[in-house]
Amino acid sequence: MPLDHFSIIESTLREGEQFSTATFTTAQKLEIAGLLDDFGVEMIEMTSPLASSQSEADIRAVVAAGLRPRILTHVRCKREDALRALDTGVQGIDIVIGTSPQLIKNSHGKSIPQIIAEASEVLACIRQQAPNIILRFSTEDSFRSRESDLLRVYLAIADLGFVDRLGVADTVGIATPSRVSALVGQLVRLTSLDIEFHGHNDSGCAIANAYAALEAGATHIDTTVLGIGERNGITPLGGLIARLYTLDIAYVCKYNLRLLPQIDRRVAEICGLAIPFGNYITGASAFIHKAGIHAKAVLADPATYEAINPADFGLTREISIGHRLTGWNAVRRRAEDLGLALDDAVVQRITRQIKERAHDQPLSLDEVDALLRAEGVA
Ligand code: HCA
Ligand code: CU
Repeated sequence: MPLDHFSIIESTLREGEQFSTATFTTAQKLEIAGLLDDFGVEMIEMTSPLASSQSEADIRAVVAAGLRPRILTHVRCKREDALRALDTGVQGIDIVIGTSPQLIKNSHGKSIPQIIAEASEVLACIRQQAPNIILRFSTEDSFRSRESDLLRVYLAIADLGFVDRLGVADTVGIATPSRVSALVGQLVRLTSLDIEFHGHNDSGCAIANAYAALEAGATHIDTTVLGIGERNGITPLGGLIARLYTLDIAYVCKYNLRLLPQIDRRVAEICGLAIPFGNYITGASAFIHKAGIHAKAVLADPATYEAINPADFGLTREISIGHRLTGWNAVRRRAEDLGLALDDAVVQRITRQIKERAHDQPLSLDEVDALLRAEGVA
């Protein structure tokens, strides 16, 4: 089952570098690659060596670091690009060419037969020079491509026997889980190759689509830290982890989950971003419980309102109490934490005070503590 042995192709150093505020120095690329290695991703994809001389030098530097993840680079379907990629010493090459009418018209101008002919030549050239390299062929903008064109291209490439993996890309973020499932399922049935899914998040389905791909038999999912990438990005690493964790923690226990907060924080810092408040797992509010009814149940058993245990990620939950939705069970727990012995009737009275005083603005924890201490006997 793919869910038991899928791989993450972490593309922060390729797709992520295409995010509006991302410009990684060589040292930062090495640091990010090192963190991703410690986290345990299986593959790291890097920007094409043709993008700039620095990009090429950075691939060499990351390859030379001898990390556990396979280092891949991502290039256009051109002989010149393939040769430059091979020269960097990467362990894998990801080839991509657009197949949608939009990309055929505005990007490369080649017909479907020309795409197949060119790809066949480029892939043969790579395979001849590097029999053991991991080779992937992907259609760009797969979900706006004609289905007949897509299948013609994929089947012709699969028949050549040169590639290990076929990639499906939702380049403009318009796919739905059912469409992803249908296309990936078709490729799984028609070929014996590994299948990769790369999904943009323009309409908010990047995680759901990645999951649909896995369910349909995909073996590889592209992610970036925090989901950074072109426009509003792709499937976020932490979001994919959250999706799989909540189905079965066994799917993600191969990764060093406690490193996720540090990875999100560091990439946010490098890109000059704040981690969004609602971010999967690492958003500031991800483990804050507020309403009295929730707080009471969480104090009895956190799993009542938590599908994810923050401790698995080295994080802690917070029960917010200084507001007008508060409840006396949460206030009593705070008094106990402060070592104060208070009768229930007193805690209930203090709770009413908190609710009244917090009508316009919440009380700080210090203010709540002061109310409790004024009544309590330590
Ligand atoms: C790009 C487009 C791409 C490629 C994806 C892939 C996309 O920036 O080159 O090669 O799997 O979204 O289609 O990122
Ligand atoms: Cu992309």
